[in-house]
Amino acid sequence: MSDTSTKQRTQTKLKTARPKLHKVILINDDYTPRDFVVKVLESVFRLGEPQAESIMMTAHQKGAAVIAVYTKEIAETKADEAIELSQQFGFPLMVTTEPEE
Ligand code: NFA
Repeated sequence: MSDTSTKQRTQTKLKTARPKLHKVILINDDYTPRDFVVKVLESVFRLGEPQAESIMMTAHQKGAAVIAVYTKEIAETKADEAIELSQQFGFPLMVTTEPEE
């Protein structure tokens, strides 16, 4: 009798390496002009104007807003670029990052 019906066939599940994503968060302040915030969101985060306006207004009204999520390295680089650009224009705009749950 053949034993093929009882032979054990083990499947190893291949797991995809998923890097943890980090949120980039826009923080409201009283000094950075709204139009400048929109320009930063458009140029650093490649957002379209409607989306940039929407995120800027959310931060303006609620105190903070998630701009986007990226891998840690890219999130931190983009946050730095946004802060750097704002400082060049003398504005105190703050952008932070935090790991996603
Ligand atoms: N609160 C700022 C203003 O009224 C606009 C702003 C929005 C700044 C979002 C920072 C972040 N000029």
